[in-house]
Amino acid sequence: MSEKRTGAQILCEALIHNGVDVMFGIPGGAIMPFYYAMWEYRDQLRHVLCRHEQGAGHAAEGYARSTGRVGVCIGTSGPGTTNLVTPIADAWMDSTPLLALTGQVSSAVLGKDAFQETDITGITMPVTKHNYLVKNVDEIAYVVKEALHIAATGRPGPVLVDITKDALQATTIPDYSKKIFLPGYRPTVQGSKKQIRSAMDLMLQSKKPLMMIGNGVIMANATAEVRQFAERYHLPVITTLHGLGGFPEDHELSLGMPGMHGWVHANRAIQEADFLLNIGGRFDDRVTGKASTFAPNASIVHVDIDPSEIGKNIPVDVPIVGDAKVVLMSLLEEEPEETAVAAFQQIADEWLVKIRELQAKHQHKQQYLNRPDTSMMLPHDVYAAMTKMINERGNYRVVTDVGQHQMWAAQLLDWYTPRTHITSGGAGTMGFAVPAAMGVAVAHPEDTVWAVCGDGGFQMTNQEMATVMQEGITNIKIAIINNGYLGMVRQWQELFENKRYSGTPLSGPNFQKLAEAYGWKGITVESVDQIEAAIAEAYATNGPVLIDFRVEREVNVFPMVPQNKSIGEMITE
Ligand SMILES: Cc1ncc(C[n+]2csc(CCOP(=O)(O)OP(=O)(O)O)c2C)c(N)n1
Repeated sequence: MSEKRTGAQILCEALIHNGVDVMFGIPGGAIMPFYYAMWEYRDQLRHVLCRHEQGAGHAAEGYARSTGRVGVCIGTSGPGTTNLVTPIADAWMDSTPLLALTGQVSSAVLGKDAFQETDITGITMPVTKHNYLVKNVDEIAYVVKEALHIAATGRPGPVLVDITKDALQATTIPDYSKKIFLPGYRPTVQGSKKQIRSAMDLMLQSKKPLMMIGNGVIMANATAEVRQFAERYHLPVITTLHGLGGFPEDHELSLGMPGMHGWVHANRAIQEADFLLNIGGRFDDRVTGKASTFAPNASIVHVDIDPSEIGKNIPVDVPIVGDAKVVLMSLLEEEPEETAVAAFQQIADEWLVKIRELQAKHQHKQQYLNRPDTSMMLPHDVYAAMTKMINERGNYRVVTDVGQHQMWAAQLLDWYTPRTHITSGGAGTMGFAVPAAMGVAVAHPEDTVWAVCGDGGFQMTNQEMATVMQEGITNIKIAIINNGYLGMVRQWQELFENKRYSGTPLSGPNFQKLAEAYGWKGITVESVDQIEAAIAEAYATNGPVLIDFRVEREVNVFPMVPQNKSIGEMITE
């Protein structure tokens, strides 16, 4: 490349060189040179104009989580960047590879409280894997390359690149070939052989072994290896909220979700286990309950690519730092004596029988999905129809918002394949689902993408329905589990605060009419007998559809572990 280019052109070309083909954003003063240049590259670099930068950030997250590629979002300086802080923090908590490109005021006025100046690198320092303030046009080509590399490698996460307006306008001859040089950043991928052997020894001595998988397994595309390893040793498998889809739920070894709204049998199994192999999960407090009481009898092996996660919440017997897929491959290479393996398999089988006996005595999915009394429409009835109908149609991805509906979706829908369940787990960001589903729909036009929302969270970012329309995105359907409350908070008020419903009753607009105002098809469902027809209509419509399921108002998510209690102490009704 021998011709001079503006910083903005270089930004476009660097993104294209490094494989970016879609970005979600909103323009404004400081970032205008980038938008000016973008026009030239519009055939290679699609820009989705969002209605709020938070929506742009979550859309980029949805794109990233469903593809494994870095999602890119854009905001202008000042409020444009601060609106991106929530999705950046969300991506930080959920290890989502995200690149936030922000415009900054010109370098000559930096620090002078210029119009729309905000110190966004300062603000996002604690919630980014790395961030840059670029003031020199010569740095742009390399910084973009490095930023994308950091976002995607090791433990993925958000990276912010803030570029001053004068750097975007200045010209230089770009060099896209510069090699990444980061001597201080070399994530450990290979697990220590010695530790892997110790983990195997511990496992083979155990009588009540469990494997638990989390987000790291999905991120590392390690689901085939998880299955191979579980089947080789007959290990029962627990899938955390972010691990859903990492192991097929209809597999005989699958125990489902643990934790605050996990299944009784999964939690009790953890409390009884004498060996727990956690791969790519970070022992979040929603999984462990009161940490000091978690898995009291188990030797724990923790595999994580981020060494700072190991021993952070739960003491660990064998730490293994490494990539989930690579470590599982090493575990699979271990060849214990076949007689020892056979004896271990038999012990594991007996343990699984015990867990299944326990499961039969407690609430479980099938019991919820086959309710005999359908005079009132419970959320469970909606999920029962959804799970049946989306399985029949196939090719689905579900993005959930935050609250009761999120936990019911995790419990009651079927998760067989990775990257089909996408939710805001770590930050619990209401308003995540609609824009994130839009990002998923852009990345996967062949799939039907369901956004499952509460009536509260839906109203935080529903303006992106206009973006969906403008962009001609047709493969998105929204299901609102409308209970007229900030339901999850109301549930806590009911159970622990004497039903003092302070700040939780919620009156929304007429969602069907709102959908119609955006040009979507809107459907209202008020009784169980209307559910299937509505979902069928959503599928039959070649375009975006919103269904307002007006469910019973005061229904609780069970089972439940009260905060700060042991996961052995579940409330089951
Ligand atoms: C941005 C944000 N604000 C507040 C909360 C706290 N919060 C967690 S769940 C919840 C209620 C959600 O209500 P709704 O969206 O109607 O879903 P439901 O629980 O009824 O399914 C609230 C307010 C949050 N998680 N995120």
